[in-house]
Amino acid sequence: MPEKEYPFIDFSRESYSAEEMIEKSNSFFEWADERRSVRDFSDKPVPKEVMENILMTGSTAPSGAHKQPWTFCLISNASLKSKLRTLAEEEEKKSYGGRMSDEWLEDLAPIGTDWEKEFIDIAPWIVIVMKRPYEIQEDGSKRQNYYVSESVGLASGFLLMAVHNAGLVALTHTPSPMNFIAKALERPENERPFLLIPVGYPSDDARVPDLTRKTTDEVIAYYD
Ligand code: IYR
Repeated sequence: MPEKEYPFIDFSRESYSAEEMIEKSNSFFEWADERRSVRDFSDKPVPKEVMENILMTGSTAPSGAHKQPWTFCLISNASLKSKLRTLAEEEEKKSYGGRMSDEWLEDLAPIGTDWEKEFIDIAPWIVIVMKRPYEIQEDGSKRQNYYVSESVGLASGFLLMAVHNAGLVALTHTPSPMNFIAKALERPENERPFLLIPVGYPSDDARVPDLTRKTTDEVIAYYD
């Protein structure tokens, strides 16, 4: 069944002056540049409503044919978190213990990650971002989604900025392979785990690597 056409509505907007744009874009960049991936979490609770707002911000991301091909599993249940930690660590032990290449391990060494994933137990919330390659329609038939990884990646980026906006921290964790997550959460067959994102406050003694980011010349190729 083809979708009905959307009615189109006006979207003209007042724009900012060049000076206002420069000021706004610069202060937004400086604020975004303060975001860091954090591995040391506090167990201090975060209201569920905050998490719902963060996830709904993720869900404002553009998506192929506006299919919004994502589900955010929002986990606070301690025994489920503990189960996910155990399963993630089982996979990570295998990854760090031989599945990852020497080059990969060498690239991670400065960041100091290892197979231990304590944060899954400690952070008050674990978000599992699921991607949905297709939908299962009422009659049981499949209907394709489009640009699924691009769309879900964008939604995850929006979500991370919403976490930062709330004064909280997150980590984009990618236990690999991740099939154990869909099983543990009893997700429907059209969902695949995409990212595991703990969200919460940083612990009082949280530390992050003192890294720098690439400069304009390193990330922008100009064609004036
Ligand atoms: N998935 C592993 C390994 C890992 C890989 C990359 I690339 C990182 O930037 C960080 C970690 C883990 O989460 O530890």
